[in-house]
Amino acid sequence: MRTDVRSKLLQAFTNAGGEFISGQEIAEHIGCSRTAVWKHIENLRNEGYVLEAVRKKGYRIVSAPEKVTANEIMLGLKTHRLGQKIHYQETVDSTQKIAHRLSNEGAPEGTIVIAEEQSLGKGRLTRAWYSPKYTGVWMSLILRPNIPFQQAPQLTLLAAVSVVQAIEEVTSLLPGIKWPNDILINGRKVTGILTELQAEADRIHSVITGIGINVNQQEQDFPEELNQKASSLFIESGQRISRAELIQQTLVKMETLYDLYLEKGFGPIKLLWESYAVSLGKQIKASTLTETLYGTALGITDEGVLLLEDGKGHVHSIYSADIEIPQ
Ligand code: BT5
Repeated sequence: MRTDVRSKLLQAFTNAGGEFISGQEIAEHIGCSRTAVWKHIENLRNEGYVLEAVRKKGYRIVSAPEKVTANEIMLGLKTHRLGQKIHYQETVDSTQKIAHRLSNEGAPEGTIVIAEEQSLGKGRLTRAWYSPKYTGVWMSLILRPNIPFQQAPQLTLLAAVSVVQAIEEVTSLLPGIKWPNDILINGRKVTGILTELQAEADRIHSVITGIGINVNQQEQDFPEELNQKASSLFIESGQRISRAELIQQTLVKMETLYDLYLEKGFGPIKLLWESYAVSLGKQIKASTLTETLYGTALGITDEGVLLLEDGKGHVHSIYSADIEIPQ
């Protein structure tokens, strides 16, 4: 919908103060035909507005979509560093891209970038991350740990544990983690995590951790190719979840684990990660860039590397791969 039409339409509803407003009045206000009004109303519905339509009375706005603006996240946020600086934009190409820029400009550790929708959400390698408006958490976090860059993948695992704990706190769901970065519920992916580095020589400038959580999507909101693979917290729990609360909880859990990590290293995080892992001890298929391996997932190393034992008893160290757990 053109933004001028959209804002005139919302203005008309604001003026009506929750009362009905006829199709004719709306048409005059935004300068379109009465039949076009219906199309514009449908567009608002697709954005998450709840609108009531009654014959002879017209339309009434019942509720606006819940947003995740800086104010909403700040209010009641119980962290000291993470999320204390928030960059919010309604629509972005990728929150990762913005976080990289802010990091270069010297943004403090804990800065987060949040959007309502991403037009070019990024997965690992060159994959896309589907990020529709108002339904998910699309967030990038800037961390500046003083660690060798080989250890950065540990932060992906740390982020995964934080999101699982936050989901457990906010819903009654019990998610599992599939190495390295997928959070699954009933075998379907509800969260993906992408860790990117800014480093020179062996010194880390910053770690940009991107977290995508499917929150309030319904089945029909996913494109065909994700239907069997993806799910949302709403689909799994039957309840609409406050995205702002979920973001706050994720930041709280992550700050606690990050402080623990900086103080005591990866050991305690590894134990927690293993307690949520769904693939350990199971037969898995690991597709790396160069080969496909089958075998038993033995566990992860202290660096966060996956160990796979093949049929001949050889143990392979897997640094990056897609894992399938055949049923
Ligand atoms: C990931 O990649 O799972 C990392 C996703 C990170 C997304 C966040 S959102 C905030 C921040 N800003 C960004 O631009 N990105 C980060 P990977 O393991 O490569 O998985 C990608 C694959 O997951 C795709 O090829 C699809 O098959 C599937 N997929 C895409 N969108 C999905 C969604 N919304 N829910 C579940 N699966 C999805």
